[in-house]
Amino acid sequence: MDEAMNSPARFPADFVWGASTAAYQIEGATTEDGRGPSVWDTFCAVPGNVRDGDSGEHAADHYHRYNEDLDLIADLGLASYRFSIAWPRIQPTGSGKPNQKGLDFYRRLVDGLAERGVRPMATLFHWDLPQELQDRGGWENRDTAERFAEYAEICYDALEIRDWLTINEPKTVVDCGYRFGSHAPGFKDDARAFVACHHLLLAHGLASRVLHERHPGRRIGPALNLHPTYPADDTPEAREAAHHQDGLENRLYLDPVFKGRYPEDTLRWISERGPMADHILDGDLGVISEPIDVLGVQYYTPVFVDGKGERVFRHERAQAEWLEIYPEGLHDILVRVQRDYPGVPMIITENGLATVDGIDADGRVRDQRRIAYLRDHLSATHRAMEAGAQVEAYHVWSLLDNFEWAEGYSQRFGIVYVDYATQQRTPKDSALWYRDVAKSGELR
Ligand code: GBH
Repeated sequence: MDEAMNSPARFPADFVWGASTAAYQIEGATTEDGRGPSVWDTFCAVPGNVRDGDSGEHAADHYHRYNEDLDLIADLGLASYRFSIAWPRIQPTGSGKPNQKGLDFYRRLVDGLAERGVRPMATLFHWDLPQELQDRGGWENRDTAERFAEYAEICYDALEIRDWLTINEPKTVVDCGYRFGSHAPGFKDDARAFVACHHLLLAHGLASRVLHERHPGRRIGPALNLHPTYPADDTPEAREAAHHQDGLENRLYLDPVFKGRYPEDTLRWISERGPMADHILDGDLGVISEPIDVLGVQYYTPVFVDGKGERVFRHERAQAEWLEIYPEGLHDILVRVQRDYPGVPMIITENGLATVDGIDADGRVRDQRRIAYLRDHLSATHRAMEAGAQVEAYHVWSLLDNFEWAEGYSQRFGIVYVDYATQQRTPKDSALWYRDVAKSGELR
């Protein structure tokens, strides 16, 4: 028998175990302490945009309960906590002088993490663009990228944080926000989408440059949702379609950041649909390819496409229908990034599963399916590391059940259950399982 099959997967002693959240999904308190409105407040107010008319107005009330949540993180023995900073708390209209109360909240959070020996990882933008910037064109307006760099500088100078992430999933903003209309700002327009794409990447580059200039020694990178893309069958048509899809899913974001150029085939396809290329000014790709220090990798699902370029599902799906469960995809994408975009350590900044959870009479939440998902994906991560992928850390999405964007509160990704009526937190069985993994560094 193969030794490796029997012995438990043991992670390196310095491997970092963590959990992730995002401001609009957990904080609530959307009108408190001077926070300005964001595009998601606006989007949620339109009937039909979000399931059951839900919004982030109260969410998991983390803005008021952050101390309790910090204790949860510590009780689970996690070494890293990834959260996002709400731009409209720091600059209510997206520019100008900072709102002290907004900064104070994140200072208290970062201090609370330090007291508990947990290291912070802050995302600067997890989709809550100040509404006033949207009114001036949002990500279609190049100026938004400049405003973002200014906002980033305020955060860098105010908060004692070593590791930063610029933009969370630019691809989701482009696709869901501008192409499919399922996220704020809710447009369905390919021409505008890819202009926004360029400015999101520019914002990433400008903000990375500012950090390097002002705070050498700190680290920064983007958080990219990567989708390993496979042909659904062994025909040349399917292989070709998969390559094209890989451009839209992965290379469109990885190539400019790592190589300072857009993938030619993808840019050609985009240029047939709109004016993105006109917005790429001299020097932009130099900014976008500002060397990064870490790459945030977010993985949920692979994409299989047939010869017509249609997505097909080959494996079991989760409650979230877009999520095809395929742990091998995480192995494949980590190995591929290491091979094609070497030299930057990877941090898994999100991976997780929505399940239909409830509290049993004995007070437990038996989320066996989530445990299986996490175990299989951690095992895939471990195998990728054995194959040479440089992965420093893993963050489960998510610490808490939260506002799952267009799905409202109907999908629960947390390892901690939130009863929204009482805001009571209950660690699910997966949280207790994850605590043991984090403690032992071993998958059994
Ligand atoms: C991540 O997005 C986000 O960073 C996080 O905030 C989120 O809670 C988590 O994953 C779980 O979803 O509009 O039909 O394509 C993952 C990418 C984008 C996948 C939106 C689901 C909605 C289906 N997600 N998409 S559709």
